[in-house]
Amino acid sequence: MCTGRWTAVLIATSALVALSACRIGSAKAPSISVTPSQVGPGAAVRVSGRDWHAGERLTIALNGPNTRPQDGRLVTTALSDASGQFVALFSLPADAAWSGLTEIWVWAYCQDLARVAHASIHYAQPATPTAAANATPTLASPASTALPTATLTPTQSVPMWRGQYYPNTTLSGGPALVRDDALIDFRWGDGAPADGLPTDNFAVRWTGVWPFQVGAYRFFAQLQDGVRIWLDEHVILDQWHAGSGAFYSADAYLDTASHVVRVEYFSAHAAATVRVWWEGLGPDATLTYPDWKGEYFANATLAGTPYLVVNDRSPDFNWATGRPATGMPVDNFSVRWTRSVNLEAGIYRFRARADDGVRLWVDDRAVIDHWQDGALETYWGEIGLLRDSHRIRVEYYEHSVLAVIQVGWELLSNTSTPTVSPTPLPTTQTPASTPTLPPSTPTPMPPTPSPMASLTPAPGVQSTFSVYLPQAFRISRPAVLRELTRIPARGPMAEP
Ligand SMILES: [Ca+2]
Ligand SMILES: [Ca+2]
Repeated sequence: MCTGRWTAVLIATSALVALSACRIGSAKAPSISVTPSQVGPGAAVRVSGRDWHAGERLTIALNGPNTRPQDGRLVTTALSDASGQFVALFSLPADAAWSGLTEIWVWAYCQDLARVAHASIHYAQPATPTAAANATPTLASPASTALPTATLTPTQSVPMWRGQYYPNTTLSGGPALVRDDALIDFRWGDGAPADGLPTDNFAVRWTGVWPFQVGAYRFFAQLQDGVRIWLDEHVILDQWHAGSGAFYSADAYLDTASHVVRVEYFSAHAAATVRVWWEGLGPDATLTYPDWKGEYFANATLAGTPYLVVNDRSPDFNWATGRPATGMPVDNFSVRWTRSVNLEAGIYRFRARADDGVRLWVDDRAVIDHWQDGALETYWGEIGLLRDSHRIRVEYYEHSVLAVIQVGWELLSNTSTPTVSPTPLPTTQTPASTPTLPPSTPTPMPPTPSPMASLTPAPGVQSTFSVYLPQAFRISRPAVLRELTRIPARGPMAEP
């Protein structure tokens, strides 16, 4: 059906991209460009590369003019995407070794040095001691969000983190300090992050709008204590707890656009260390989504390549009249969420509140199907499941005005209980469209391997019964029992 076709189209598209990338990547000599061209110590530098091999891991290093790349000082690494491009950010080291050079070469090279490129930057003497490092709450006045002016001049064109520093671990009240940070890469140890902040029990919120090229990315966080990372308002990483040092990662697939990244971090009593960064992954990377894989499409029909793929904790969003991600439309978008869940055997009722359309499958069996425009409403569907890992797929689209989606389920009855629930809900869709049954009609439970009520046929004996459905059909036993299906039934039951 439709979904299968879309999958096929996606795979075909990916294959085409990979093929063309190989040709482009090997035809021309690789190159890099660097912005800005005048850089002061500690300032952020952006390196853009093109015509590299697809999925190539590259080292970015600094050295003086007319030197060898392998003798340079490593500042960061990058991974080229399917089209042989990459973007990397680093901050110019603040030590004196660089201040004596008017020109600095930025090198990019692959592991065996078969492909090498360089670009020049010019060292800019800092006009004053940088306000970023010494800013106090008083410098930020009169408006508390105003930035110390000295941070703005040389690196204005380069995206920066807006850092809000709080003297508590809950990011509550107003920030004691607001400043721009080129990178989230701090080792404050037992000291305070800045004057006016405590050495323990502080927190920072960094927000930045960063350019991304189409492709897969892995976000990393290395720190003591807690961190959360948002990508376009989607929490992709949530480790908000004290800890003695950890390394986390989260994956995302992004379209070419600027995306909002927000990082929150707190330090309790340990030495304060925090580092957050991301790397582009090659075209063959396998991305992992520990909760729900959420694929966001900038159209209402789940068509083409998703605009954004992120881990979502739950398909539970009220976007109101807003958009689900930076750069996506407020209307006519769609989302597919998938995950596998270990469930006990039993009858489950799935529920979806949606504005506009929603449909839900369990193991490719349709449970809810309301794929049409409509105001906010709740839809149910029931399904019997064996104890196993089950794949749940939710598809949603927003047509206009408000956008809401909320999905959940509950276990109605456990198959180890021999009672038959009289709930008259069918496996189909909206309560309105179901064949209604007299409330007194018992709903026969399907045969299960475990001892059941009197409706269970004896093993090896064929039994039949009639069911009330749009079309009559017949169930025969024995059969390979893979799934439980709850069928609202009435009429004669032929015992073996
Ligand atoms: Ca809307
Ligand atoms: Ca709507």
